[in-house]
Amino acid sequence: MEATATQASSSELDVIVIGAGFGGMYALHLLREMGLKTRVYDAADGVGGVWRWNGYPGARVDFPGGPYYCYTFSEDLVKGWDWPESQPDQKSVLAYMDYVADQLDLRRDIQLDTWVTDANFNETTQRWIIETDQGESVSAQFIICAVGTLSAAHKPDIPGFDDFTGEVYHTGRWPSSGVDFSGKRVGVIGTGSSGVQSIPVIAREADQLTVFQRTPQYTIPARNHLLDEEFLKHTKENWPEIRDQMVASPFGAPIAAGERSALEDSEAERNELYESLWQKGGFAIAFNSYGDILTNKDANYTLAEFVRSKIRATVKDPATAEKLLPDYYIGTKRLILDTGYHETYNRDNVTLVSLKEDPIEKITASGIRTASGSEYPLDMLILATGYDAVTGAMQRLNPKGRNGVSLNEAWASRYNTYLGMTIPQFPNLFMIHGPETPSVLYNMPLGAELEAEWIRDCIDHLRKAGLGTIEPAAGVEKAWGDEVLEIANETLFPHTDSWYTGANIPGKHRQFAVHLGGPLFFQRLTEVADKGYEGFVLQN
Ligand code: NA7
Repeated sequence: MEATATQASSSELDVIVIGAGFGGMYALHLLREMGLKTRVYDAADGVGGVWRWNGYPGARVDFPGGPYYCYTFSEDLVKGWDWPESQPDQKSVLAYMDYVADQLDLRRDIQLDTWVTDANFNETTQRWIIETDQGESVSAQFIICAVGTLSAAHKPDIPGFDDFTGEVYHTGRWPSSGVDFSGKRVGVIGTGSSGVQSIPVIAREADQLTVFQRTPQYTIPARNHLLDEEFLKHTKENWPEIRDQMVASPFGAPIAAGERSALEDSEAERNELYESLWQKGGFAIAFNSYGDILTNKDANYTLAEFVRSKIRATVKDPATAEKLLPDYYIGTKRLILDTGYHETYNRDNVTLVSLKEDPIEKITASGIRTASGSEYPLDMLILATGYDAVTGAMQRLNPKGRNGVSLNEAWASRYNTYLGMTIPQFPNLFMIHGPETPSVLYNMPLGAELEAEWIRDCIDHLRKAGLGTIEPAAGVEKAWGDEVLEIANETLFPHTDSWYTGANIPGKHRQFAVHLGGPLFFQRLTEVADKGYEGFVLQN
């Protein structure tokens, strides 16, 4: 990587940021505005964080998308960019990130193609030292880990992987050059968002597609569409008010949350509402229909049953439809937006294998063999098997804090954090979208922005007060963990095995590590700062 004249010299960094996604890029912008020498490191060959790696066919924003899945802090950035579609695809998101990097002149302090292999806190110098795969050793007073919640790809431990002679891809590590499915017998393992988005596209191109499904999923039509000029103009002209609505809403979207109970309406009234929101597409059917879909089992059942009826009506073969019917509380695994997913099972070249009925026994040289002895010959195997979510990327980095304690030691029994952004025994280390923040159940670019601003203010506070370090006081992590769980326990989320609860990774702690408070979380951040960083130890 070529150094430019203005690039911060590595020997005198104030802040190291790991990750050039939404959080890392904004942190760089804010800290440079403060005059801090900051450098971002990222293993990818471009900016965009997890989006760089998720180029699988059909990859799209599944949150209320353009123009809300973006940086919100700058009207200039908002006005200078036209989102083409309601659910932007991966290329559009990367183009947007490139646009932001150029507009904010970020690239001169972003070092790409660089994997941070280690991070150690030096007690004597009170500085963090990172090592990179480029042979560098770099120190800074602060380290910000913006390493992504869905970036540590999960490759399941299925016997025989190494025997397979065909091509193998993971949706979370998709080759930027693309993959040619034509004439191939393709197998997809996994039917989360990545599987559901890619399966219809692969089915159209491949000779044959076999889907290996462990848990059937609820999917809602994305109804992606081009955004018209009038709408974009209105958005740009009213951005401050729209941003206020986003910040006030539970999920960071400018859409009012439903307030009434689903049980107040008759079945006919409910289904009429569900049908209208189904036709509109998107997450509104779950979050804006009624206020108790995610908290009341009976309310939840009404929507779950509505979506199951849609699957039955869409899939022509009743036996296949039956295998595709989910039975967990809708919304408690990541709700999925789809484009023609269930319709895909009506194609002659698509086969569904329910692993609940017939689990995979092993991967062979030529395909997959299931417990019943069935053989599925494959030329290509696609792992849409998800991530060691929320905590995996931090644990892979495994920084070492005070007394050389490693993160994996500190998190041996639970993911201890304070505010989801700091870790006991790890002074001057901040996370963006760490465990126990709203992260994956909030508008992630907006959440990253608000967290980065809190970090900026915290560092500013320390510097103005002439202080050197900040770290959580003993025991605060317990109270914080209880606060997170108390909110979660008011919902149905903890009742379902999902990557929110750590259930998708064998051996992972069963801890619901998402703060479901939305705006309440950000209020708590402000309160802590206003009380002089209550719960933290600040030292010279
Ligand atoms: P997900 O949502 O974790 O989906 C992974 C899928 O892979 C899911 O269907 C899993 O079944 C399945 N899986 C995982 N391990 C196995 C094994 N060993 N055997 C069979 N099937 C398995 O990841 P995605 O990438 O789809 O989505 C992640 C997020 O990224 C998404 O929400 C978007 O925000 C972007 P399971 O349900 O665990 O039974």
